[in-house]
Order: sequence, then structure tokens, then C-alpha cells
Amino acid sequence: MEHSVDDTICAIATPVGEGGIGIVRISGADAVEIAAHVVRPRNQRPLQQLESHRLYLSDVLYPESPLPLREGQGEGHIDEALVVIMRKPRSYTGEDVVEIQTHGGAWILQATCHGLIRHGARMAQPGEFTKRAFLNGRLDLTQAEAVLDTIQATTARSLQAAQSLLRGSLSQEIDTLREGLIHVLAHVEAGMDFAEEDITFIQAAEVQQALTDTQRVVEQLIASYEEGRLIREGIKVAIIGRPNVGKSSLLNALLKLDRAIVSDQPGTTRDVIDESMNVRGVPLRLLDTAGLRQTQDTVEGEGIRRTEDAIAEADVLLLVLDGADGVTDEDRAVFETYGSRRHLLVMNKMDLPESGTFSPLPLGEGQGEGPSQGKGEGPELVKVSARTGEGLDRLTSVIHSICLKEGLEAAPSVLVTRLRHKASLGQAHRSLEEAMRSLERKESGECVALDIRAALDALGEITGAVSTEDILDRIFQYFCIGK
Ligand SMILES: Nc1nc2c(ncn2[C@@H]2O[C@H](COP(=O)(O)OP(=O)(O)OP(=O)(O)O)[C@@H](O)[C@H]2O)c(=O)[nH]1
Ligand SMILES: [Mg+2]
Repeated sequence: MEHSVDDTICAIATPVGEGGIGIVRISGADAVEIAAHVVRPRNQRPLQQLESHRLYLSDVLYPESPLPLREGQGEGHIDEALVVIMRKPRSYTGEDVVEIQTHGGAWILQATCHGLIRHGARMAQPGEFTKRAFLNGRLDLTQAEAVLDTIQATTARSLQAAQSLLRGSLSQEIDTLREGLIHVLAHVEAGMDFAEEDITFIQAAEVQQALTDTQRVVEQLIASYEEGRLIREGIKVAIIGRPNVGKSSLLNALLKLDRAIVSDQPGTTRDVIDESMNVRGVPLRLLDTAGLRQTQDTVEGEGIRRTEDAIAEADVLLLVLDGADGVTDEDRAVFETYGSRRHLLVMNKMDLPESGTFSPLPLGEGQGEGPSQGKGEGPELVKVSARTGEGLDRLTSVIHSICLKEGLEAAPSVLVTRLRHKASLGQAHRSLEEAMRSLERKESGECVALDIRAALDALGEITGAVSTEDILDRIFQYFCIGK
């Protein structure tokens, strides 16, 4: 961002639309000075003289307003507000911050911002308040990201992960790793300075051990990513199968909502329908899709193309079968194409008498007795009825358990929830690998030191101990304006 950090910024911090209260935030060296042009405390004292961290009833002024100001001082009065000044460094950004709480109407909030801009503030960029909090040392990068996760959390479990991150759980882990590596680096560099040969044998063994230990922790963190991601983003479940097996009925039944069109005509669903539900605190994103079959119909063909995209993105596939019909060639085709993906077989319409046969699909023993993937027993079959609701609770709990390890809910350790963190951990891992290889090959201490430094940098990128404008831009672009 080419915008200066010396500017005083302002933004509407509450969602657009009508609300009881709307908040305009201002942050920067001139925040109080600028706000003083727009709000006038009812106690008649200049804004600059008010105490920090206290609310003051004030008038919001805007010259273009048709309403007369109480005192008749020329500028228009548009609303009354509660105003709070938070002087640096005890504010979210670490700078002087003013928050103006008006009634939550779009026009009032925009006019308030206009007034501030006319007196020298500029509109904030997405995430700029949080970026300043980072630059001023109020938060590290994982905590800044956790602010976004907290805003976006839709379930208890995702909020819990966000809050743990916000409290610095990952940062502490990373800082400990870095401290250890800095210690090792000092060791290696001392060897370089004082020894004739680069590194003595004893030192090499110690260094090797320290690097191995660090690497093990890095591996554990990387391994937590899969679950961490699902908890943050939600488990994406695509409901797929040939036409008319009851995919849309299943979606509706799971959501307990008449969301998708259901009919006895094969080929009803065309657009992918994406809805969220909450399963034991974890967000589940359900995708209802078009029935898979060969078709000449161009619209249905486009629906199937979209279905393929949805399948590509899904974490789990629910391969739905029709319990009354048994397995058809179309079912076999679906299974052959997608059977290698993480999936569950769902036999729908169990309220109807079973007429067909299921044997041609490699089904697991003890059907419906728990997830069997990876145990060499074939995929699990869960029997349900979208019509009566039977078996649905079991279906959701099986989805939950094949995606998330049990016990994790009870004792969340540090979870890596973002690809960015995982990528940096991967980079650190590779650099540590290199360092160890150099040690084994008895290469110069300089070589080893170089790789340890690279690992330190990669870890530092996670917390922001090492950061570039490019990394910051990528992180804060996903924030809303006003946060
Ligand atoms: N008896 C019974 N009928 C069901 C059940 N689930 C769905 N049906 C019926 O099966 C037919 C097809 O249901 P849909 O949900 O539209 O099937 P779909 O798989 O979404 O079909 P497409 O969108 O065409 O691919 C409808 O007539 C439903 O009422 C069930 O559990 N029991
Ligand atoms: Mg459908």
C-alpha cells in the first residue's frame, strides 16, 4: 500500500445498512484534532480536553445538513452521538483513536466520514486499523489474522480456535522454536569464529540434536493443519450421485429447511446449492449438486460441469444411492470416478423396501458401524431416509469423525489453521533439513548458519518478526474496511 502510516485514517466500523448504532473510527496523530471539527461535546468543553477512555454525549455536525445546530453556530446538526477518545498507546491501533457512535443509518455514517475527510483524515484501507496495531507492536501477525477469524467464526469450535490464536498460542510456540534456533546459531557461529576447523565434533552432535528436535515440533504443527483448516473454514461436503436418488431431499433434511427443489423428475437440480450448518461446533458446508449422468441437455450439462468443480473443492463426498432401486450402472460410474476421494456411501430412502442389490460396490463389513476408511474394509455405508429423518444424526456424526480426530475438541492444543502458516512451516522444515545435511557432509559452518537463518526467517514470517510489505498486503486485503 502506498498509503502513508502517518495519515490519520477513518472508516465506518459497523456493517452497512440500518442498525441501532453505527460506529465511525478515526486513528492517527491528528485523530482528536480532526474529530473536533465533526463532533461537539454537550458539556461545551473542546474535544481535545476530554478524558481518555470515557464516553461523552456529543452532537455530530455536518455543514450540508438542513437541520439547525442547537447553538446556531452555522454548521448543521445531523445526529447525537457518544464519543470516546482512546489516547495512545492504550488503543486498538496504538495511536490516538476516536470512536463516534451515532445512530446506525447509512447517511449519518457517511456524512460523518465525509466531515472527517474534509478536515484531513483519509478513508482507511481494508484491515488498516489492524495493520497499524501490528506495526505498533500491539499484535503480532498470527493475532492480527485471529482478529479476522474471530469476526468470521460461525461456530463455537471455530471461535475457540480463533481465540486461542488471538491469545498468542501459535506465536508462543513459534517464538520458542526461534529462540532455540537463535541459540543454535550462536553456537555454530562461535565455532566458525574460534575453531580452526569450522565445527568441532561435539558441537556438530549437539547442533544436530537441537535441529532434529525443532524439526519434530515443526512437523507436529504442519500435521495439525488439516484439522485446523476444517475448523476455521468448515468441512466442505458435496452430496453427489446419479439423478433422483434424493440428494436435494437429503440437503433439505439435514438443514431442516425447504431449501432445494425436490421432484420425482431426474435432473431437477442444476445450480450447486451451498448452505452451512453447525455440527457439534464445527461448521459444515453442504453442497447439493446436479445428478451425474450422460446428458444431451446443455443446461443440465452445465450443471454437471459445475458439480465437477464443487466435487474438486470438497473435503468429503457423500455418494448417495437409492435404497429402493439398488445399484445401477450410473451409480457404478460415479463410484469409479470418485471412489478414490474421501467419501461416504449413503443409502437413502431406507423407509422403502429394499429391492435392488448393493453387492457390486465394495462395501464395508458391519455396515454403518463407524468409519472404516483407511482400515482396508471398504467404504462405510450409512443408511438414511431423507423423508423420515432416520439415520441423519448418525450421518453427521460420521462426517464429523472422519474429518476431525476425536479428543481434539476436548483439549485443543496449538492448531495451524492457515495455509500461510503451513507454507512457512514447510519452508522452515526444508531449511532445517538442509542445515542437517550440511552438518553431515561436514560442510563449512557458514553453510549451516545460512540454512538456520533461512529457517529462522521462515518461522519469523508467521508471527511477523520478519515481514515484508508484500506479506502484509496479502494478509490485510481480506479484512473489512474499519477493522
Ligand atoms: N420414499 C422416499 N422418497 C424419497 C426420499 N428422498 C427423496 N425421495 C424422493 O425421491 C425423488 C427425488 O428426490 P430429489 O431430492 O429431487 O433427488 P435428487 O437426487 O436431488 O435428484 P436430481 O436433482 O434430479 O439429481 C423425489 O420424488 C423425492 O420425494 C426418501 O428418503 N424416501
Ligand atoms: Mg436435486
